[in-house]
Amino acid sequence: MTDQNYMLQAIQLAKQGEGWTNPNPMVGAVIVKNGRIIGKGYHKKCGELHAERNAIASLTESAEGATIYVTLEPCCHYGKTPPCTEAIIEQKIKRVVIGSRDPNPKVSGKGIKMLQEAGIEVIEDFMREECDRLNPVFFHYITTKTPYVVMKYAMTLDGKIATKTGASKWITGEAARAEVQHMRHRYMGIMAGIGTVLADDPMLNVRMEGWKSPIRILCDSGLRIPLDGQIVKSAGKYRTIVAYADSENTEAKRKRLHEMGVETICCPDKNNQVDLKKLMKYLGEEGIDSILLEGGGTLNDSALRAGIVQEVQAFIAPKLFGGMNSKTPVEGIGVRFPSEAVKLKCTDICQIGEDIRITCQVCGK
Ligand code: AOF
Ligand code: ZN
Repeated sequence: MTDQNYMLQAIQLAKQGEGWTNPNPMVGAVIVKNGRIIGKGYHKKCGELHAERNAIASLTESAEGATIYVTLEPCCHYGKTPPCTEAIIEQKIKRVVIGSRDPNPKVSGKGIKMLQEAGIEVIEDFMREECDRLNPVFFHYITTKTPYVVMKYAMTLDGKIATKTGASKWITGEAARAEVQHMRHRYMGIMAGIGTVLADDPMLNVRMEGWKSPIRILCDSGLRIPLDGQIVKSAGKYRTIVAYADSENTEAKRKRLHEMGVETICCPDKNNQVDLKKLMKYLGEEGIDSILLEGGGTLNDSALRAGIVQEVQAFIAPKLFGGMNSKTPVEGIGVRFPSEAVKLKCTDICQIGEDIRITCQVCGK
């Protein structure tokens, strides 16, 4: 087995924490001595032991002289748990192979320095790209304190998210829809606009055993959300935050919503629409590190204009709806010239069942 094999195993281990570690990163660790794995672990849940300490807890023999492969720089601070560097030094591990750097200002290179000062050999940036792919959410949130926003939509090959009558069930097949359920588990929040709520009366939860449902965030400037809709009726079960802009005519409605367990936050912009940048700041302060944005087209357009979107995931179904008035993923008034487009960088293309998913990072205007 090579260094690469061991790091790949650490990456696989890290992935087992998907959806449970937020707002902490996914991290995996493997301890190797004389060509044998003698311990492995991953970060299971925010607030619980880190990957390195879980790997140490699983040791089948002394780790003296061993190598630890860890997907993220070991921490050196007292957070919810004691520093992993201390445990590594205590165990007399002699070599640490690290994938990602930790941009957390409390760690950021200090973990590596501490290990080196203890006479440990440290290999940095090992399979860094592969390891970095585990934690785009953590890297964004720890440095900006605002959520990582993934705009997700399903459209036909001719770019429609509904037929001319507004019908949209279903565009993609079962496999793609199951993947979306997993995305709802993966990200802490889910955000939709009032248009989607009024049109579809959605639940925005996860219906899969063993996965968790996201915090529901609705953008509803005029607080039009129906009290007898699925979202409000289930607010006792799933945390629900409604962002609105009109504070003058909505007091009675707000009171009713609070009684039913819905939280509200007023963040108006100068046009009396929800100020999405301010909303992201608020949600970041609430500890929400990631949001799956499930549009519709008007909210998607506002989100892109506000510059709050980091990633786009387009599910494309091999079918055509046609119709010049059929809705598309991004509405609004659009740009004038191709040179004014929101620029994306494609990072993945895959087939899921009969559909295709394209993943892109937003590079900006
Ligand atoms: C994790 N899991 O396996 C590693 C982390 O509050 P704490 O004690 O959980 O510390 C969280 C920070 O520790 C986190 O922001 C990151 O910088 C560092 N490393 N965190 O949750 C792990 N190795
Ligand atoms: Zn740690």
